[in-house]
Formats: sequence, C-alpha cells, structure tokens
Amino acid sequence: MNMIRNVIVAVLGLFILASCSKDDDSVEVTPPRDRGEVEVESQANLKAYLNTHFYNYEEFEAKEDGFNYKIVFDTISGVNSDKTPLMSQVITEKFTYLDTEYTLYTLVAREGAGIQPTFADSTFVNYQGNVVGGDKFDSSVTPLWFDLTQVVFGFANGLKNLKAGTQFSQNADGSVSFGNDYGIGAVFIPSGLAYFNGSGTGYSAYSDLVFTFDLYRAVEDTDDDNDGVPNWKEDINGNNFLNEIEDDSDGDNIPDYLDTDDDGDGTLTRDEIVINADGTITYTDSNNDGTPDYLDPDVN
Ligand SMILES: [Ca+2]
Ligand SMILES: [Ca+2]
Ligand SMILES: [Ca+2]
Ligand SMILES: [Ca+2]
Repeated sequence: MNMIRNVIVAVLGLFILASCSKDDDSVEVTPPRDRGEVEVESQANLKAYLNTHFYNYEEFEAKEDGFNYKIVFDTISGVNSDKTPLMSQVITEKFTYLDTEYTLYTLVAREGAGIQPTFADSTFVNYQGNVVGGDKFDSSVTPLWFDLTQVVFGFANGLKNLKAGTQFSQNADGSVSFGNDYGIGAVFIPSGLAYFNGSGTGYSAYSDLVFTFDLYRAVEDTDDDNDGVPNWKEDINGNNFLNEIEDDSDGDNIPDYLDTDDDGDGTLTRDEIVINADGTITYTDSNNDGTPDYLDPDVN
C-alpha cells in the first residue's frame, strides 16, 4: 500500500520543494519530460496493449460456482484468437490534468450493486498494481481504506466507475464481511496520471500502469475538512483533481477541500451554507451575484 499512497503531491507543495533545493549541489535532478510528449507515447503503448489483450469475461458472464471473480488478462492469439479485445470493452475518459489532456481506460468487469463513489470519496478496496504488460509492483494483502483524494489520479478516477457491494459489515474483532455483489474492475493509466517521472520498486519513471480492484465499500459525499461541502464539490475547475491552485479559492495555499473557510472572509464555510433537516445543502447566495456565500468574500 506504500506505493499508491505516493500522492501526487499538492501542486502548491511542489513549488515550495523546488525552491528549497538549490543549495544542495550534490544531487543531480533530471527535470521531468514534457507531459504532452510522454502522453503521446503512453497512448500508443496503452492502445497497443488494449487491442491485443482480453480478460476472462466469459468466466464473469458464466458466474459458475467456484469462480474466484479475479480478473485475468491474456494475449489474443492461438486458441484465444477470437476473443474480444479490451479496447472495445473499456470506458474511455479524457481529463485535463496539469495542463495536459489525458485519456484513461476503465474496465468494469462487474459493476457492483451498492453506492458509487465520486473521484473524491472514501473507499474500502483490494487492489493490485502492475506495469502494463509487465510485473506486479504493489498490492493490498487485506482490504484497505483509501481516501481517493490521496491516491494517484488514475486510480481514483477509474474506481469511481464502479459501485460498492451492499452487504458490508465490520465484525467485533475488527474483521470485515461482504457479500458477492461488490464492484470489480481495472484501470489502465498513462504515466502522467500515475507516478509520471517518479520510480519505485518494480516500476520505472514514465511507466504506464494497470490496477485491478475490488470495491467493497464507498462513503458517499466524503467531506475531509468537515465544512459541510463534500470533497467532490470543492473541485472548483471541475477536472476531478483537488490539489491545485485552481481549487484554492482564497489563495492561502490550502485547497478548498481542506479549508474550513474557503473564501477566507473569516466566517467558516459551515456558517455560510444551510444544511437542511434531510441532509441536503442549500448554498445561500445572499447578494444574488451567482457566487454562493461560502465562496464569496464580499458576504460574511
Ligand atoms: Ca469539504
Ligand atoms: Ca480541480
Ligand atoms: Ca484556501
Ligand atoms: Ca467563509
């Protein structure tokens, strides 16, 4: 689990790190490659893989007793020449991330019957990470809680296409139980939506990755700063990424999803919205200028 938590460090933080390292002349740092160029290569690599490989979809369709509900990828060749390629089964989504347009591919092997998380909710998952066409570099031993704001972009945005199970429960000894209706899938991630120029055990810089995952549980409308506004709604520029300057309304280097006073007017966000008895939220706009009070420094 260490790898996946290697968060895309807040962009704000990156600038600070970059400006603090110049007095250390013993370390030579290779500047990262151009994101657009790398993405072109990643797309060629991912498409080549998705067009020449399939997964055990027939086993998922048959649902026979004894099937372990694990995704297995294989090459389309020989006795498997007639299989349907992954490329025609994946969900294709485009994202703008760090000024680059990226394409992400998600396979939904079994959708799941429960709650569907957003890209920014808390989830309880099993996962395995491989380099595309290569070896495993990371996996969970037992299911883990992941706040999707703290994992690589591609992982969070692939997982949001699944639904959790419906029969999750936590036992007195801390173990958990779940029925067999949780979501099962995989996401194929260009390096720019994974670790980009970062490297670690089992993967090198600019590796495209595939994660397979089981989504046991999801918490709707996770609210990391507990200000009443769910994480997903604090994505001001709507690119499914929260750790960036564009999502820091008051410019205090704390992105909105972690800032209890989003507009920095001295009144807590929680006191500038109305949480109704049924749990829904009214975003009051007192001066009718189209900006809700909690994001409007002119209203406090
Ligand atoms: Ca919030
Ligand atoms: Ca954003
Ligand atoms: Ca802020
Ligand atoms: Ca405020």
